[in-house]
Amino acid sequence: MRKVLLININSDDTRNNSFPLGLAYLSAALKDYDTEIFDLNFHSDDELFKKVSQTHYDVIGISCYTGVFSRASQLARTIKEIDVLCLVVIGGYHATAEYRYIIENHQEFDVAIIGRGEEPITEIMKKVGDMDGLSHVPSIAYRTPKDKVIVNDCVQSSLFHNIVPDRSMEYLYYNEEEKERISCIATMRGCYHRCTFCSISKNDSILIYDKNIIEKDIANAVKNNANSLYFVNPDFLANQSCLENTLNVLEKYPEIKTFKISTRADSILKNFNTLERIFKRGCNSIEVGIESFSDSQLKRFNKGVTAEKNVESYKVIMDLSKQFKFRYIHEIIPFDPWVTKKELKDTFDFYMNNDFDYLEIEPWLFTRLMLYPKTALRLKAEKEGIVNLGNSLETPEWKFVNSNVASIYSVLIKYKYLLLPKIISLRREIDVLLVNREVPFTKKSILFGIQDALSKFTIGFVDKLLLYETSQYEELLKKERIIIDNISVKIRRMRNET
Ligand code: B12
Repeated sequence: MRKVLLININSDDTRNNSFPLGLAYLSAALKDYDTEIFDLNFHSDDELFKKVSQTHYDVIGISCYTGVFSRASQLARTIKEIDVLCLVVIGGYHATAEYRYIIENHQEFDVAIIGRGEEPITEIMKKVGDMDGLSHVPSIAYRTPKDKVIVNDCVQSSLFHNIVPDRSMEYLYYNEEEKERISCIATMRGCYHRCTFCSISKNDSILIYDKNIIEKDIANAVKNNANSLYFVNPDFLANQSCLENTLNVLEKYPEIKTFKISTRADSILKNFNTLERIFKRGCNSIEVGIESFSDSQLKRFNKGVTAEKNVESYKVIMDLSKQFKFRYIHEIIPFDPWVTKKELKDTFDFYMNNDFDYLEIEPWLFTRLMLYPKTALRLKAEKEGIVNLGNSLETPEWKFVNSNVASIYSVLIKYKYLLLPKIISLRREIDVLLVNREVPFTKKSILFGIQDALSKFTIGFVDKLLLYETSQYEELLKKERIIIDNISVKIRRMRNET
């Protein structure tokens, strides 16, 4: 039986569930072959190389995001050194964008998959040993024995619309210490929108899974002991009938206690009437791609929503948070190469003027746009010569067009490394004192005040940066440092007194 090994590259991402759902779909599609998933989250590179030395695999597939491309390339090179006869295939978001470059410049990869891999990989398995046969495989780029680069048409047939992912290994990804055993699931693939920064390719056409398939998949997750679901759909609320089907299925499976979703402001407003049902059913985390509260920046991002709609969606969610308990994650991208001081002010003013969980938003305040390959903003930046491509294909360094913004960002980063760690440790110390019974109530009320001030400290600092002149930034940073040092002394004193 032909053998195929699918490799998942380890991630240093802090989110604990990294079940490779894409590879699980491939594994299900490859049921007629001897298929194995090798996850470098659990094994070392040496274990991988030992395995490849001991066994000949007809095909070795590597799944790769942009940020791990050099690692994928190194792995592929060693694999090729060990077993020159095995066909090395690369798939995933990076290959989907850069298939031509990869095949033209990286001899260690024989084939790159464009978009979904179920059909191409099964067709490749049928053609093992017959390079000419690859000319009939849809959605791939490859090199002929005479070093010619061929890119086949992208065709997404419905052949694999009825398969459910192979979840047999998913239990390995449950975090023993957590109450939630989270299963990654997709009820829909592709995205209706064309945001200029997003990596989800237009080659990934929309696929709405049938209700029976959703049910089969959730039943499998439950069989594997999952009690929580993480819907990886780019927008859980994007398609009404898919949403309705998913909720109907979820209602049949009380074993699933909680679930996490991602969505957009306009979808929240369109699905106003369904939201209560979603939270009632157990949605305990909603991630909203807000990106900005500036109309001009939203336009540059081609978000298809206005700042006003973003604010409206915030109000809807805040209202629901009075009734239900869930995490509300606002994803924002304040810093892109073209952002102006006015645009930043529009976004940060929102947080200054509205009640918000400031600790939730804090990490996002530093976000600098990643220019993923083939995205419209990456192409714009390349055209304007503001990126440093170097010799790497990964997300490049870029320069701010506006020099005032460049100064704001630079002092903000100094703040992040000089002051923020101190603030975070003070917050921890305060938390400890607040639960200490020996600390008298009078002191605790002072501590609550400091806790509140510290939670807003970063957004307050950003707000000041936008008011001050560039020449005053270093002075401002110094003043903030003195404030934090004083708080630190106060807290130390309180700790010593108890
Ligand atoms: C779930 C998820 C995660 C999980 C990862 C789970 C996992 N191991 O797959 C976690 C939370 C760990 C994660 C982390 C990160 N993620 Co993430 N993540 C997603 C998300 C939400 C869904 C991915 C998914 O499951 N899709 C559904 C499955 C079924 O499809 P698929 O993975 O694409 O696989 C299909 C094809 O790509 C192809 N394929 C894939 N691999 C292979 C391999 C072979 C051999 C073949 C033949 C085919 C093939 O066939 C598969 C089946 O059709 C997407 C956004 C989105 N909604 O799509 C972002 C996304 C993939 N993540 C992204 C990024 C940037 C990251 C991070 C760097 C952190 C960050 N800034 O968000 C880290 C890095 C992870 C790493 N490995 O180093 C970007 C990738 C952009 C890019 N060009 O690289 C995306 C697109 C988000 C975005 N819009 O920017 N992520």
